[in-house]
Amino acid sequence: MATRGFRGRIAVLVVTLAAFGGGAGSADAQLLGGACGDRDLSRPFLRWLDPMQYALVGDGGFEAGARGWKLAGGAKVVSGNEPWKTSGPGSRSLYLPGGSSATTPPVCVETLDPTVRYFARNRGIVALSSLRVDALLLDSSGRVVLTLPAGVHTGLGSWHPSLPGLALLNLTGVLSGGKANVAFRFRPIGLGAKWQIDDVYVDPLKM
Ligand SMILES: [Ca+2]
Repeated sequence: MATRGFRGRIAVLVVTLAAFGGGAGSADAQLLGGACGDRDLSRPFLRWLDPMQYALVGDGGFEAGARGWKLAGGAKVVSGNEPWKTSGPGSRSLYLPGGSSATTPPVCVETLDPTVRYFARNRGIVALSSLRVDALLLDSSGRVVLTLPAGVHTGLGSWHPSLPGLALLNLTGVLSGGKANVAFRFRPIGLGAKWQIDDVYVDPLKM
C-alpha cells in the first residue's frame, strides 16, 4: 500500500509541476485551519520534486534543544544542520546512537494516512545501519494505544531527504471528530547503527 501511496504522490507531482509551468518555486507557506486548528504548512521538499504540504513538528529542527521530544538511550542534540536550512537558519540536529530512540511531540492529523519526512545522514556502517520510524497513536491523555510502522530508512553518510514514510492509520479507523493525535518514533536498527536527523515534517492533511 505504501508503494501505491507513493505512486499517487508521483501522479500529484506531475500534475502540480505542470500547474507550476515545470518550474520549482520556493516553499510557499500557508496557514490552514481545520479540525486540528491553525498550523503553518509549506512545501519543504519541492526541491526534491515533492509538492505535498507539510508542517514542521514541534522543534522539528532541534534548534530549541529537542523541546517536547522524548529522547532515550543516548539520543542528543548536536552541532550541525542539514545543509539546505529547509526550516530556516539553524545549527543543530539530533544524533541517534545504536539503542537510542527519539519520539516527536504529539502531532494532530486530519488524515488516515499521515506522512512523515525528514533529513538524515547515516553515521554508522552504511550497509548495515537503518533507521526505523514508527507512528504512535495517542489517546486523549497522551498514552500510546497503538504502534504502526511508518518506514525503514537506509541511506548514505551525507545529508539527504528521506523518502515519504506513510503511517496507515486507515487500517484502524481512528479519526475522532476528524482528527487524531500521533507521534513518530525514530530508532536506529542494525550493527553499529548511528544516525543524525534534522527538520522533521509531517503531512497532516494529504492534500
Ligand atoms: Ca536544525
